[in-house]
Parts: sequence; structure tokens; C-alpha cells
Amino acid sequence: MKNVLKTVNKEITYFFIIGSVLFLSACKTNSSSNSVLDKTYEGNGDDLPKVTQVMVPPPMLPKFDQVENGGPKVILVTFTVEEKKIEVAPNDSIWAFTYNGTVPGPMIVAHQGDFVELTLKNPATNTQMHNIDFHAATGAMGGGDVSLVNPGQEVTFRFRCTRAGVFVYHCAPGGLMVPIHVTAGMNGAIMVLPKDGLKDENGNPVTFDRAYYIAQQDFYFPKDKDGKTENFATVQQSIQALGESIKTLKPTNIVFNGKQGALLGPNALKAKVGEKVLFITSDANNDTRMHLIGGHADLYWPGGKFSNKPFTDFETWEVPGGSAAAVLYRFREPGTYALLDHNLIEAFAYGAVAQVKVEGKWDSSLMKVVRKQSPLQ
Ligand SMILES: [Cu+2]
Repeated sequence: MKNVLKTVNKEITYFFIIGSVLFLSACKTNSSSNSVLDKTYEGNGDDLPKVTQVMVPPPMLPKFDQVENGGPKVILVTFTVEEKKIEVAPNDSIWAFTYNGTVPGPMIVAHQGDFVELTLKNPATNTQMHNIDFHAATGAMGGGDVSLVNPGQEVTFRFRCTRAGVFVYHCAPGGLMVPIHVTAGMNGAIMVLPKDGLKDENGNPVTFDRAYYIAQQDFYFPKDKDGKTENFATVQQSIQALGESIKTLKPTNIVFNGKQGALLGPNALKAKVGEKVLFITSDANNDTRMHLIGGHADLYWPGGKFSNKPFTDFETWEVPGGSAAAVLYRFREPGTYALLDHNLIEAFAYGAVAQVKVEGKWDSSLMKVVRKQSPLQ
């Protein structure tokens, strides 16, 4: 009996020691692999399947899966730089610098762990050197150092999407050319979704029915002595004048998606009552504060980074210059909503405003007119 007890005790001690070692090593592994500080990567994407993503003009997004379908991929994207005159407001045109012809440039969508392989083409008809700095990329000035192309050149580089969220990209050819190119329209955003999609405030999976990309853009139009916008014949003349006008730090034009009224009236965003809409909002240069009149941000990822728990019930969400933010809202009432910069001067006097037209049935459990306008009694 004594011997049996001794053996059992020995075995318990043995299992206790083994168990403790396993437990401690598990803790060590978890603590090192869970922190964003300690993540390491292998491979450079050479062996991964390649998928071409067809770019579309904002506010629309390209086709994508909300939850990753299959393993990591290399997403092939082509941007062609267009230097062209665009009309931002009536009688206000500027030589704009664009990726694929739009302000902002097209949104790229990837999943965490994918690579984005960008080919940047600078046609010989252009006049300037351009490149691209992805805030989602790591190293080499976000790709700016490896992507500088002269007119008549193209370049291809690849970066791993290590962090989930929405991130700005922009041209950064060096010195004063950086703010000149960015405020001439050369910016956009990329969305890197978590592999298993978005999560709500309780950590449960959440999907969306539509997604729109809205970028606030500040322009600094050079003015003549009468205060009228100068109409330059060449890009070179425009750049020289912009070198001075941007230093005022006072935008002459503040708009959504490159043009006054770009997202108003017939161009309004659309949704239906009951739909969940993801709004991705960016500003590559200035701070802004977005507000949906008559609605809220059900879920708001500050700084647009999806690995963080979203805030709920926000009325106005911040977009610091050089970043993007993401908001998910489920529309509960029909009507025309205004999505705007809640610096109301920038919204109503300049044009930093969009509309969302929502179809559906009115829900009087949320609002009811008790008595219509009538003479004072
Ligand atoms: Cu550029």
C-alpha cells in the first residue's frame, strides 16, 4: 500500500512538473506572438497565387470578399498617373495630378497577410516625376523610395499588408513637391480587412451591405491680383504658383471626391433602410471631422484600424490629416441624409458635403411628427 502511494505521488509530481513547463512555455509563446511589436514574417510573396484587382473610381470599391477566401494572395494593381486639368468648382480649374484619373485615386482592398503588387505607370506625355507612399506598407518611405518614375517609365513593387485597417496612400516625390502633388489630388486609400472580416464592439463578426469611399480634398488655387483663379497653360507654371499658394495654409477649395457636388443630387450615395453601410473617409493633408446628419456611427474605428475594438454611437468622427477612418452605420429611416465635414463653413461655404439617399419605410418608433407646422395658438 505504501509503495503504491509512493508511486502515485511520484506520478503526480511528475505530471505537475511537466504541466508547469508546458503552461509556462505556452504563456511565453502567447505573450510574444500576440503583440503587434513581436510579429515576424517569412517569404516575400513569390510563391503566392496572384489575383488582378480591377480598379474603379471612388466612391465605389473594387470587387472583394469581406472574409478572406483561400489563403494569402498577391493582389496585382495598376495605377497610371494622369496629369490633367479638372474643374473643382465653376470657373475653378486646376492642373491635377491623379492616380488613374480621379481625385481621390481608386481604393485598393486586400486582407491582412496579402501582398499588394503595384505597377505605377508614368506616361511620356506627363511632365513630372511621381511615386507612391503607402501608409499601409513597411520600409522604403512606404514604397516612395522604390517607386519614383520619370515620364515614360513604369515600376512594379510589392508590399505585405501586415496591419488591418484603412490607410492613406499618396505621391511623395520629395521636398515641396510632396504637398504640391498631394494637394493637387494625388492621394487615395487602401483597405486591409482582417482575414475573418470585421468585428463589432462585442467581438462578433459583422458584415456590411455596401461600402463607399469619401475623401476630403483641400486645394490651394493660385489667384491673380483680382482674386480670380489663375488659368495656367502649363503644368510647370501651375507648380511654380502652387509652391507659393500652399504656404498660405488656407485652402481656396475644400470638397469631397475632387469636385464641388461630386456626391450630391444625381451623384448621391444610395442605401436602403436596414442596410449596413461602411463609410471609409480620408483626408491626406488636413484634419477633418465627419458627421452624418440624422444618423450616427454605430461602429467607429478611430484611425480606421480594424484590430482595435470599435467605438459605438459616435455623432462625429475625426479624420486626422494623413489618415482614414471607417464607420459602419445601419440606416433605420428613409430620406436624404447629409454626410459632411462638421466644420460647417467647410461643408456649406466650400462644399465638403455628400448626400446619402435612403429608400424604405418610415419607422415612427424612432421619430414621429406629433403636430405639423401651424399658426401660433
Ligand atoms: Cu506625383
